[in-house]
Amino acid sequence: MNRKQFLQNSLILGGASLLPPNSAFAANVEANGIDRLTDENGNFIQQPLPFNNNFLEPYMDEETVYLHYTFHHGNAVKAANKYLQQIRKSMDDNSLELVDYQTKKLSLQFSSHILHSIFWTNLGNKKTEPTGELLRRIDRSFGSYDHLKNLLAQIAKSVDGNGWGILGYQPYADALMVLQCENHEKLTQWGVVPLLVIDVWEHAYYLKYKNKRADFVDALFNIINWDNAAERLDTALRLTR
Ligand code: MN3
Repeated sequence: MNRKQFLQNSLILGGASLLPPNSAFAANVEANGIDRLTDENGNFIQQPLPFNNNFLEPYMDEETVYLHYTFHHGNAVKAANKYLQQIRKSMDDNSLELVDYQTKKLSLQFSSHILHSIFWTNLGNKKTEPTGELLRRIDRSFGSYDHLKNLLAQIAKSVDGNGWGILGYQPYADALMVLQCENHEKLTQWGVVPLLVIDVWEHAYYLKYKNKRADFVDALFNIINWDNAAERLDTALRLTR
């Protein structure tokens, strides 16, 4: 057993006492060491939403949550499985002409699955603020919570086309970083563990906010679940040190 496996096993054993037992994220950590996005055969699975479709009202409307989770996230899971199967078949058939395309598509669709899965757990129905170790590291990396908020909001609002604003832990620098992601997989840094992700694809806001992406991003700060981001930082520190 290497150090990482040991830490993962320790985390699983200790998970129940470390994290609120009713959190979907905590349940995933206990089951799999981190968010459980695959079944025992390695195929991708979509976890249930951790709340009802109307839970994020009025900042995120019920219909948007339903369509977003069911079709945009759901179809990404189906597509990721499709390209995974195609790559397996290409290898079985020793016919590698299409693996270039299939690998790029798998990266896009699985990244969508990862980010959407994190996104749902990052949201709640009340305003929270970062505390504890997360706040300490925010202060260290960005100067203050207000500075981080302004940076993250600006980065998310200014994505060219569809993408995400992301707060992540970068283990190679032992620091928090804000990333601007295009589509679901571009402009990342190797190793970054996402803690808080903001979906600025038009499907995330267009029904309610129309073309006003900036209003949507500002509104999201009323329902960000910073406790979940803090749990994710705790997990990232345990798994990467
Ligand atoms: Mn989306």
